[in-house]
Amino acid sequence: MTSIYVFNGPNLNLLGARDPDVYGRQTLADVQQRCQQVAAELGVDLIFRQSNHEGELIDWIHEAGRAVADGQSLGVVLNAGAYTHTSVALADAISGAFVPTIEIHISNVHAREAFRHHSYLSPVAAGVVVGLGTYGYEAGIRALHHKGFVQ
Ligand code: CA2
Repeated sequence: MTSIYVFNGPNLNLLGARDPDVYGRQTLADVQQRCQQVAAELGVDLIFRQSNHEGELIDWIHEAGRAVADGQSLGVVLNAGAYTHTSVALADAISGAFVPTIEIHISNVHAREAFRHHSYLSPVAAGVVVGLGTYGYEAGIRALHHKGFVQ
């Protein structure tokens, strides 16, 4: 069965614990559960991970790129957290691995501080979802499954 990867960056393990006005009350485990339901509905395997380490996220993107090249995966839904605004290395990993990637953000980053308005990832992403709350994860999974969106 083909897979979809969902990768979460730094501090997203804190989801639901603080800042509910910005990020809502769902925990990352709640988000994972919903992603699992959507993946089951679409008939794909879900690989859901979180890391606070840039290099680990890069290794995972390379892994996903190999799976896409082997025809075993449709791509990645990525909430890179604050690395979105800082990481040329993550952008290089996405373009270098040729992995269709939907960049997502729970909050509307454009309505927040100016430093959140720029993303190194958006130019190499297949699509971007911002400000839809945790529904953005589901939107990203459905977009990857709807292959016409990324081709
Ligand atoms: O809106 C998003 O999904 C973000 O990617 C979340 C990042 C932030 O740096 C981006 O600008 C936008 C922060 C993730 C940290 O999440 C927390 C959740 C609860 C409490 C503290 C942090």
